[in-house]
Amino acid sequence: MPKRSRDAARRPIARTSGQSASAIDKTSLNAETAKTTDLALNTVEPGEAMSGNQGVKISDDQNSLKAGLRGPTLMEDFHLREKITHFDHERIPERVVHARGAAAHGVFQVYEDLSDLTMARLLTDPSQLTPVFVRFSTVAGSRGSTDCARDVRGFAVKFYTDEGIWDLVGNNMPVFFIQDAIKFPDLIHAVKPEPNNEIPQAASAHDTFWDFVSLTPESAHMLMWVMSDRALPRSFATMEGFGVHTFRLINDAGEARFVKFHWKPIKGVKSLVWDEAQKISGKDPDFHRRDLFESIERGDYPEWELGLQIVEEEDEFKFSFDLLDPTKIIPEELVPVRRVGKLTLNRNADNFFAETEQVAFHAGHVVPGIDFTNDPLLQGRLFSYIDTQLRRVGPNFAELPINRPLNPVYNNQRDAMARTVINKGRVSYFPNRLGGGCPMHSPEQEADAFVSYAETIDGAKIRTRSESFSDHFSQATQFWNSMSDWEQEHIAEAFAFELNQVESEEVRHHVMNELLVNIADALAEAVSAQTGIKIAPVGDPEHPTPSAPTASGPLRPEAKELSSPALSQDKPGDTIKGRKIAILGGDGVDAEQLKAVRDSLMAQEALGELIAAHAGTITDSAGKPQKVNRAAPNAPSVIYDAVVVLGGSSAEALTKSGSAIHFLNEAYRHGKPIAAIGDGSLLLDACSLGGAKVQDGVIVGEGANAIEGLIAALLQHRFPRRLIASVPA
Ligand code: HDE
Repeated sequence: MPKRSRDAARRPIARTSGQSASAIDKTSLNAETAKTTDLALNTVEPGEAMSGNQGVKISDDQNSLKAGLRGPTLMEDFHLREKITHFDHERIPERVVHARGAAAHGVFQVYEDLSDLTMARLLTDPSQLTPVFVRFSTVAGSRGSTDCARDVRGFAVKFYTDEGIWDLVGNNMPVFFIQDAIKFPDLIHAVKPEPNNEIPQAASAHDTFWDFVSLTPESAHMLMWVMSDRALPRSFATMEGFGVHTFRLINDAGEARFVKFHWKPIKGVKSLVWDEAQKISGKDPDFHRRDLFESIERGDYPEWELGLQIVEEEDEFKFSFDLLDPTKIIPEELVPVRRVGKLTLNRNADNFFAETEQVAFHAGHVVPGIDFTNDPLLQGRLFSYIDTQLRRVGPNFAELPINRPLNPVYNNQRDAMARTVINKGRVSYFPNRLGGGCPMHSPEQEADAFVSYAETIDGAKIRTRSESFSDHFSQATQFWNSMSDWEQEHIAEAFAFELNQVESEEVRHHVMNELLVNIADALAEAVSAQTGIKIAPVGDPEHPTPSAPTASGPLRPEAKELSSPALSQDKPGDTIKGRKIAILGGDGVDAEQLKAVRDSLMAQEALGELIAAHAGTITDSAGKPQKVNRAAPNAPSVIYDAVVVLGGSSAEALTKSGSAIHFLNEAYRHGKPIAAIGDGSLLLDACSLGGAKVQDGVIVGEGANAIEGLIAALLQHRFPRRLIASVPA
């Protein structure tokens, strides 16, 4: 490929004043980006005088036009008809998958010039802030389903670069259930609510899902991720993101390298636990959406670093798995993740429908310097996304404000439903003389002209999977091996929970004896103990031995040793920013303690909320009114990350409150840090937690040292090793 020139006209998107990436400050982040300015062209502030859609001022919008006071409504009432008809047409089809989502605007900035790897300008110019719009989603549920379902999360990033749009449409898990796109409709039909009764909503815990995966051994690795706590993120800001497929980066000289894209959350990877997630689903089904919205509103901007795993072309076959197989990761210990830039979400959408609902991602939206591989899952996606947008949003979806690129679009595509652009002139074809040959091709040498990577392809047309895609279990075992004891326990419990929801003994049997036994003995045994599903003895004709069809293969002996420590989330974090802490109090609460706790949490940018029996105010020990943030009935323990019980005369009253006792027990059961200051320890005693230990995240003390202990415990996030059975909840 010829070397490309880099002198194409540039359009500034937003620039920082030359500071280093590490010193990116909020002032520059909050600068208007070109996309903000662009969206403003279509943004309408609330106005004063009401008018119809044709601009006519309306004198009465609340009474329809009738023949007499008690008479029938008249057809003539154009305002009634316009208002009702528009309402009737308000919905567009929800996404067939990833229907439930939330999104925000932000910026991306690369740390250093990566032109040795790629010509994509957003990755070569550290002075440039590229506007982005990022949508997070669950996969299986409908638009109104809970945020906290056990599910994969979508992590879709639209970059408005000065060379056009790049969509990195990824997930919070680095692998997928299937290896070929042709199976996708089957996978989704199996996981969605069952078609006869539309049950269950947003859950994989039902027969059809487990039937399908038990017959699809390539799903084994992804199942480990989905049954792990990764499927229960604490917030969007504490999830990793992955491009999943292997992509290509191409530099100016036409040199290509393989790349896996990662998003590393600055707040670390943090999860909920299953019982907590289920309860949040009832108490606050908008838990993640609310957290994203509120954190941006208060200036606690979610941040991720973009990570690249680069593999040279000549190393393509150096791994024990195929780089084109989307059920495999490249362990970080084999190819380190190089952190190359930062994504910051700093502005909420103004209108959910116009932005979050109408945003249309497509895995095939790329810019020069980024290209595809032959991963058969990716190849199918390249067809599916444009098709789904045409169906869902319409043929002119790319013209909508949230979807349109920042650079001008000139081509001969015309017309179709709801066209907004008014193309001038007689010419809508190419080649032409009448239009001066415009719009014309850009020479291949120009850096911002897209030229597909000239990969050599020579093969017979076949419907066969490569033998190099046939090891389905080694990385599932590797995932299991890489988990800490409590993470393994949660995985086994999750499999057991799901299989206990499955009615068909046949399906349960096959999941155990065709999937789990091939992953790890300890996993199979733990699930067997919790489900009553027998592990088939080898050679027993009643219970066929773990079938090892050639396409799945039995556990490879060396897999027993595989491990990738980077996969575990059992690591302390270095910030508690944005974490929510319940402060239990009441009339007579110790004024000094309350102030000290609030101040210390605020200094860490964590949120302390005072909870009391009623809303309004309580009176502290100094006789001053204190604003209650939430009344106890509106403040379930599951929406908090930790609890502080304060001393003062309120402490004794709390020991008599059933809801305070339940609150503390439930927080304990979910592994949350608990701090009791002064007489606050009375409530611990009332819950039989008086003997709990600091190493279990239960801190009892006076003033400052208890608060310090609480912050240290919050850095650990949760204490899941506590014996769940030891406390009534
Ligand atoms: Fe998607 N996927 N997908 N997917 N996907 C869609 O596009 C599809 C896959 C992902 O916030 C749909 O606009 C096929 C993997 C995200 O708007 C649809 C296959 C990964 C989102 C579609 C996959 C994803 C979608 C539905 C198998 C991670 C939400 C609505 C070949 C790398 C984007 C839509 C948003 C959405 C098809 C598998 C990520 C139907 C055929 C693997 C984050 O086009």
